[in-house]
Order: sequence, then C-alpha cells, then structure tokens
Amino acid sequence: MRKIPALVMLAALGFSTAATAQEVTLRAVTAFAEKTTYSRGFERFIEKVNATGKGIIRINYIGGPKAMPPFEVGNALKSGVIDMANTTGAFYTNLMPEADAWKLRQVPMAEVRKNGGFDYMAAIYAQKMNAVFLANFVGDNPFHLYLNKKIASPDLAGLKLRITPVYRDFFQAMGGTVVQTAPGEVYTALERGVVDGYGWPITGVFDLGWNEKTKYRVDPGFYTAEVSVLINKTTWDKLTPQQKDVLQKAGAEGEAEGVGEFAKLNAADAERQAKAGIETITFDAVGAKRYYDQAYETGWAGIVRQSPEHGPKLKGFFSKAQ
Ligand code: 173
Repeated sequence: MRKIPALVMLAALGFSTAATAQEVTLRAVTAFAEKTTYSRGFERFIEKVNATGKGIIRINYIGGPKAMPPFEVGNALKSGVIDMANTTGAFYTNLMPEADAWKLRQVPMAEVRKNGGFDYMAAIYAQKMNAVFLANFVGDNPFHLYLNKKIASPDLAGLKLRITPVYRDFFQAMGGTVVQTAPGEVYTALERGVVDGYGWPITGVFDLGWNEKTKYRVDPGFYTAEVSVLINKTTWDKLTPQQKDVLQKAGAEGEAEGVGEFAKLNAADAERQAKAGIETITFDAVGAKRYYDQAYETGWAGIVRQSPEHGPKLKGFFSKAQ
C-alpha cells in the first residue's frame, strides 16, 4: 500500500470535519436577574449570536439566579457545568481575586485591550478560571453607597451595610459593619431593617424595587461596574474559527455599545432616583475628595493583599496616568 502523505491526510481530515461540522450549543447562565440592567447586554448578545450564527453556533439561555445562585456561577463555568456566563468579578473572587480589580479600571476598556492589561488578565483567567474573557458589556458605571440613615461625613460607624467584595475594604475602612448578600436578598434585608444601606451602581436600583426602601444615595460615585461574558476555555478551544468569529464579533459589538449605553443610563437613573424621592448626600470638596481617594486606596490595597503577584501589575494597566 502506498503511503498517503501526511499533509494530504491532514487536509482531508480538516475538510471532512468542516464539511460535517454540527451546530454547537452552549449552555449559558447570567448572575443577574433576567431582563434587568446587568443581564440586558448579555441577552442582546445571545439574540445576535443565535441570529448570525444560525446553523453554526447556538446559545441555550438557561437563565439567571432562579437557575443558579450568583456566587456559584464562577465554579460552574470553571468546571464546565455551563459553557458561558454573564457575571462580574466580585462574584467569583473565591477562584480569582484579581477579577475584582476590573472595578478599579480608570482607562477605557478599548485602551486596556491595547496596553497589555487585557492580555495580562486573560492569562490569569486561563490559569485560575479555565475561562476566556470575551467582552465587558458595561461602560463607565460608578458604584454608590445607598443609605436609609443620614450621615454628615464619610463615617459609617454603627451602620450595617450590604456588600459584595466590590465594597468590602472601602466600607470597612470607613467604620461600617458589612454583610455580604446576593442582589436577590437586598430588598428583604432593607425591608426587615437587617441593613441600613447597600452598595450598588448608579443604575438598576429600580429593577428589583429597592427604590421603595431607599432614602439616600451618597455622592460621588466611585469605581466602575464590570459585567462580562466568560466562556469555559475547554469549550472555547473546541470551537471552529468560524464559531469563535461569531462570538467575537457579537462580543466586540456589545462591548462598544455598552460605552454609550451606560453614559445615557447613568444620567437617566440618577434623574429617576431624584424623582422617586431618593435624596443625595454630598460632602464638602475636601470630604468628597477624601472619600473618593479612600475608595481607590482601599480598593487597590485589597487587591494587592489578595494577589501580591498580580495586583501591582494590574494597578499599572488600569490606573489613570498620574
Ligand atoms: O453589588 C453587587 O452585587 C455587585 O458587586 C455588582 C457588580 C456589578 C454590577 C452590579 C452589581
């Protein structure tokens, strides 16, 4: 028998795989309630992928926190129980504390993709999460402290506050007592008076009715929310270039859209809060600067404490030029 040259053999195999490639289906979960602010970008992304990827790739949207607790989505993604997740770094710090550093990003996402920061993070995602970070759907979108008791200065002594890892170091540094909960437990915690306030971005307070149980918002905002699509890396590595392309295109479009979208949403939600009777608490110029600076100082200190190896590098990539 004549030997078939290896190259011909490979080409034939490659051809037959491409010719018979099946539509792949990916299982997806969101860590935020379905059809609310931080799931909407993901839901648009799914629609786009399912339209442009017809016959090539399909996303099976399993749903949100009713299907899976938000703080377990990271584990499920890493292990391959799900293929795709819409979530935020603060929800999987147990696996990758560095992911919470996205909140400290002060330069546009597009710049992080160019300055080496994205590649640096991608390597950590591969190593610690077995994941590919596809796209961030949230533009600049500051966090705030919401309260039901008035404060005159950045002093949270005697106050109990609902947190995630986003706010922990900052609120504790101001003397607050903190309790971590998933977003789905905030309403009840406020209603029962279990907490005197909570951390949350400028947008989304109305999604779960928290406006009914919120008296004050403290200004200025600090940090920026990050909510992104992650893909299990084992799944990703098995996709064809064509399948990857569908995901990457829809991801890049969503990331670009998020920038303008959140600029509008931030302004609209601030106005809606004022109309709903949520009063703003502000400090004098010195107090406001101290508050804002303390947010970043305590935030970075927390990241560096948890990741002495990567924290200082990430600070270089994510911070505004001094
Ligand atoms: O407060 C939170 O639950 C939180 O950490 C978060 C992160 C990104 C967007 C919205 C909320």
